Amino acid sequence: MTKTSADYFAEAQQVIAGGVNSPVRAWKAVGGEPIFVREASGCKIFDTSGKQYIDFVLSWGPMILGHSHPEVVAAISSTAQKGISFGAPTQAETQMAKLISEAIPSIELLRMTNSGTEATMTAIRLARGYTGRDMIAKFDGCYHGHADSLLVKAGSGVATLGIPGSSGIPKNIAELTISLPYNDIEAMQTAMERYGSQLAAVIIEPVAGNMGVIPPQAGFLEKLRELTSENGIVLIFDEVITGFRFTYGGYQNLIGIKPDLTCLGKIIGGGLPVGAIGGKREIMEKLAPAGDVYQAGTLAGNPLAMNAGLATLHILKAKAAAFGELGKKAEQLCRVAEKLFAAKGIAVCINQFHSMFTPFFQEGPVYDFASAQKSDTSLFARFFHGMIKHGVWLAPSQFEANFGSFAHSDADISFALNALGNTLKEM
Ligand code: HOZ
Repeated sequence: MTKTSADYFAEAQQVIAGGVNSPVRAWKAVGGEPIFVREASGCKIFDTSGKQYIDFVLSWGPMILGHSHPEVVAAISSTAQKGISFGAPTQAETQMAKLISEAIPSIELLRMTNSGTEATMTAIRLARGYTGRDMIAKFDGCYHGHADSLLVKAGSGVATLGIPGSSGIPKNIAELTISLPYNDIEAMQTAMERYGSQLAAVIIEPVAGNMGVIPPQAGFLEKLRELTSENGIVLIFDEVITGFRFTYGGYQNLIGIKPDLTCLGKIIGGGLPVGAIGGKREIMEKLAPAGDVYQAGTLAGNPLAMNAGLATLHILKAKAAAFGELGKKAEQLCRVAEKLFAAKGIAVCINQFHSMFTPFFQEGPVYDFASAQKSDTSLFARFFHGMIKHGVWLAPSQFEANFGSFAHSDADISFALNALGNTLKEM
């Protein structure tokens, strides 16, 4: 008898904690068994039965060129023929650092890591080492990976599962992190008056993607830059999602704000595990071996990730003028979707920023974590399952972002809207 995803999931649960290697994949927030993937190409993803879906998750962001882009695949396979990892320097690492610092001018020195979590964790340690201060600030609903100091009022899987933080994190570590409401200038000012001289760093997703998509309101990031500079605080932009997503560079390029440190991941690895931290020379020079803040990684900067990333960045550089179109396609999808929801009488507030979007099941506006949490998550779950049934793969949580790619054609967008029409008929 042919096995179903439910069979594969049952088998996985026997040997993998919770059956998955990252919590949101388990579909806990939407119910049912997660679909097991067989393969993917372009913007199409196929389950183990061969059913095709238009993919708007794209491995949670990295696959901006679509799955299995031939040039990225060729870069990976030709690199693998010459050796997979050496634990010694290669030219590809220098090429990567040059390319990134040319694209993002605030990055004067770079260090590659294996994941976004490693990058943010290192950024916090570096800020503490540089300033000699212990406290840090983040924003409610922002998710910066799963390092101890950063899992306070976090988004992504933590928000999806409705857990306030995580057990296993010593209280005195969590107490060193304060979390502020996103987009609230007043709260930020008050916090600075109170804690400004004790804060090593403020870390932020400049466009939030892990509580669903929430863009910064006018003046919010500008004020944050001003207050952190005044107080000698290291400002960290977590651009793991937003780096190379809206333009050839970071979101910071679009708004002209220079953070002190930037964390990257996802797109710069072309789909292979990767992360990077970069920023002001003076701060980055504190990293060992030049400085006394320790960070290391057996596979950091490995040739496969570097060459997949280099291939991706070269393609994006050549396509830089097409980023606008990518955003417009997502905009078109979201505006038509809004009309379909309205015609059905379902209150939905779609937050879309360039090629990232989240339909929040509520009237809106959604501008911070508290407002995001007013969404009707059970209605979201029905919508999600309807879309899956009709061949559209979306993030299995109200509190995540969906992504467009250069591989999505107008026909794929029409297919998705048609699927939405059919889903709404059944809701
Ligand atoms: N933390 C990722 C979403 N923001 C999920 C990664 C995964 O489950 O693959």
